[in-house]
Amino acid sequence: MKKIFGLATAGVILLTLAGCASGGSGGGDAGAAAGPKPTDELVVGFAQVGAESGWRTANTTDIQNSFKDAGIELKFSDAQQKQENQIKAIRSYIQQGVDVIAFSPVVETGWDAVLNEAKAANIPVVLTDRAVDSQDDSLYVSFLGSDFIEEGKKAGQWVVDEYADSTDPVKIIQLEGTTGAAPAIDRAEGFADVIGADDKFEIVASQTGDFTRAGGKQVTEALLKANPDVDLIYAHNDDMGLGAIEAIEAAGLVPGEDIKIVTVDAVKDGMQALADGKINFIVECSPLLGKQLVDIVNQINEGETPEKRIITEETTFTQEQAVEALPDRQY
Ligand code: GZL
Repeated sequence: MKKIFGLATAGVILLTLAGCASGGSGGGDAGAAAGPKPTDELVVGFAQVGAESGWRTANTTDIQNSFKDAGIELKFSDAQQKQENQIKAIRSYIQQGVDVIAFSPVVETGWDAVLNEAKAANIPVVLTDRAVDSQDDSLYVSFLGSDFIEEGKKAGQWVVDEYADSTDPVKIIQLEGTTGAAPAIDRAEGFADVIGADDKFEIVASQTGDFTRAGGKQVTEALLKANPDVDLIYAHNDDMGLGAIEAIEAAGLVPGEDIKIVTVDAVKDGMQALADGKINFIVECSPLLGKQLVDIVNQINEGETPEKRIITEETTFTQEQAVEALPDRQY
């Protein structure tokens, strides 16, 4: 009896110590064993990519507002699109012993080491928006974000439909997102899959504009000089598409007519350009992930297991649909 009691006592001490060792709260097994924390004692660390686009700004605002409304403390960092800054922020959250870490990986690769440090500290990690290429999916609890390949396919399908009756070659410039980022890789893949079915479509040039308006303008200016007879620009986000509009107009051409434009995101400035006829089609990519992220944090705190992959719902917009939708857009 004494032996069993002794073991039981040791067990309780170990569980308690484990709870303290991972920052006094820590998520994962120790957290669950200690039972859920009161919401106002939860602390979440969020490592954001940066503020490179209207989408990112809307994403940050929504996440911050969602955690404020939920009464959960959110520690927030802006990595200015640099992976080393995101890694530093994640390490800082580990040191602070937060209950959950969430982040949007600026690129897919190079995360295993820091994610293993979070795992060793018993702090659960949630991926939002973008994916990592880790082979070990135990390194994160859940991945909440869009299906970027599907977004690329939707953009490609609009192009196929738009030129269905044309037998002439269709020359395309692609403005890629940040090199190595999941949305850039996948939106290119989905688009190529669809237009590749007909060899009249040719991507004559493809270059990164880093998801920024300035990058989109600068790259389009250069590529238009080398490809003056291009028919369409496919931009991986609205901001680069808006930069392309500036470059097209500076070249004395009419965006949306002389050169058609297809983009992804559907932020307000993009939707306004769509309604004005300067963009021809937009595939929506919702930045409103805050409420779902709060739900995931609450599930972890309650010792529940969130879904491993949660795909955000989103649609597409034509010029006519943009006119209708603009008054009600949240971002
Ligand atoms: C997509 C997101 C992308 C947006 C860009 O989920 O990662 O990053 O499409 C943003 O506007 O910069």
